[in-house]
Amino acid sequence: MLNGSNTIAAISTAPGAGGIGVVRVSGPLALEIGQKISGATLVPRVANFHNFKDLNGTLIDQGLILFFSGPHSFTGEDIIELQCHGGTVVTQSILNLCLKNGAKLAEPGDFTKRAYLNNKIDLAQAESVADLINASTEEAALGAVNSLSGKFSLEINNLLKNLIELRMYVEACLDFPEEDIDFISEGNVKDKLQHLSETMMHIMQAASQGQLLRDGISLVLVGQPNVGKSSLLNQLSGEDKAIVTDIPGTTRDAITSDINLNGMPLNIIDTAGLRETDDPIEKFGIEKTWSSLEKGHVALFLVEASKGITDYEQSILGRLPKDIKQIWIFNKIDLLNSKAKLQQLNNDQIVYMSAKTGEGLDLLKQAILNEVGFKENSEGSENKFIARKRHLEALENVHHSLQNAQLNIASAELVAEELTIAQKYLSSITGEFSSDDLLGEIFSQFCIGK
Ligand SMILES: Nc1nc2c(ncn2[C@@H]2O[C@H](COP(=O)(O)OP(=O)(O)OP(=O)(O)O)[C@@H](O)[C@H]2O)c(=O)[nH]1
Ligand SMILES: [Mg+2]
Repeated sequence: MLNGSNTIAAISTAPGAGGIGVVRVSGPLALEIGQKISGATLVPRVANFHNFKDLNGTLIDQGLILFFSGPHSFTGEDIIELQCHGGTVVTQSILNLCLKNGAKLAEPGDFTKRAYLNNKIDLAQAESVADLINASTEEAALGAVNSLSGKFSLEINNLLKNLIELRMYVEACLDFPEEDIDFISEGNVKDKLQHLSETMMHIMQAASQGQLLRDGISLVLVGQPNVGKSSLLNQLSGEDKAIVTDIPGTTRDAITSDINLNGMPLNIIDTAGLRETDDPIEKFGIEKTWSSLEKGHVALFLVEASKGITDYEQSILGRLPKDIKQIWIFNKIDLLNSKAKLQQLNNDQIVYMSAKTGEGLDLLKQAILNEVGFKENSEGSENKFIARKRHLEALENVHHSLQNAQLNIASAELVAEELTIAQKYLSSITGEFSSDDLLGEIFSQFCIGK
C-alpha cells in the first residue's frame, strides 16, 4: 500500500449517454465512501443493488456497488466501483458525491500509476493498459493485451537474469585478481556474451514489430500534378476521399486517411502535386506537401509509367528529408497495356500499377510492408506484443553495451562496466529504475479514470 496515499475518484466510462456509467474510487477512504453512499455494509467481491444517496439523504440513482479490498485489487488499495446509469449528469453527480465524502479527483492514469507503484504490474505492463485502450487495430489490441499479461516483461526479465548472473561472475573475478585463472575461458564469458547478444537481437526484432503495431506508419503520396496521387489515396482507403480530376493542381490541402494494413495502422496523406506555380493557394498547398514529408515515414513517389523518373523527380529527391524511406510508383500502366509488377532497383522498390483500376495494389501493399520490415504474423498472434519507442531505444543501448563488452573481452573491468550499463537500460523497460519525469510523461498520456 502506498504510504500516506490519498483517495482518488474518477468517472471511468467514456463521456456521453450510455446504459451504464462507472465511477471508481481507490484509496483508504474508498470503503467508507461506498458505505456512506449506499448506507449498507459492503462485502468484498459481492455485487449488490443499492440506492445511491447524497449527504442529505436525497436519492441520486440506483445501481450496483463492487468492493475490492486491497491489496487484492487493481491498484493494490481498497477500491469501490459504483455502477450507475450512464449519462453525463448522473455520473457527474455520483463523482461529486465521492468528492464531497473526501476523495480527490484522479489525474490521468492515476489508477494505473498506483497499480505500478504498489507493484501490481511493472512499467511496461502499465503502458500497455493505455495502448490497449488506444489500439486502432485488432492486432494492436492483441499485442497490447499480451504485453499487459506480461509476455514482453517476461522476455526482458529472463534476459536480465542471465545478464546479472554473468555480471556477477565477472565482478567476482575482479575481486580476486591475484588468482591466476583465465576468467574468460573458465567462465565461458565469450560464449555467454554471444548468447546474450543473440537473445537480445531476437527481442529487439519482436519489439520493433510491436512498435509498428502500436504506432503504425505515415505514408505520404508525392509527385507532380495529375500523376494519380488522389486516385491512389481513394484506392488504398476504399473510399472516395479525395477529389480526382484531370485538371493539374486539383488537390490543395493535405487529405488524410487511416487504414489497417495486416494489422499495422497506416496514416496516408495525399498532397498537392509539386510544380512551379504562381497560384498563391497552390503554393500554400505545396508548402503543406513539404511539411507532410517532414513527418512521414515512407514517401510513395508517383510518376507516369510512360515517362518514368525525369529530371524533375531527381531534383525533388535531393530535397526529401534524409530519414524518409521511399517507394517509386510507376502509375497508369493501364494506358500502356502492361502488367503490374514489383521490381527492385538497387535499394529502391518500384511498383508498376494503376491507381485507376486498382491493378497492382496488392503489390504496393507488399512493398510497403517490405519497406518498414513488418512481417506477416507467422508465429501467431499470441506471440506478438506491443512495444514503444522508449523500449526500442533502451534495447538499442543494451545492444550497444553488449557489443562493447564483446569488443573489450580482454578486460574484466570493462566487461563488468558494460554489463552494468546494459542492466540499467534493460531494467528501465520494466521500470525498476525510472525517474519521476519519465513516470509523469507516461501516465499523463492516459485517460482519466484508468
Ligand atoms: N488511365 C489512368 N488514369 C489515371 C490513373 N490514375 C489517375 N488517373 C487519372 O489522372 C487524372 C489525375 O488523377 P488524380 O488522382 O487527381 O491526380 P493527382 O496526382 O492527385 O493530381 P493533383 O491533385 O492535381 O496533384 C485523373 O483524370 C485520373 O482519373 C491510372 O492509373 N490510369
Ligand atoms: Mg490530387
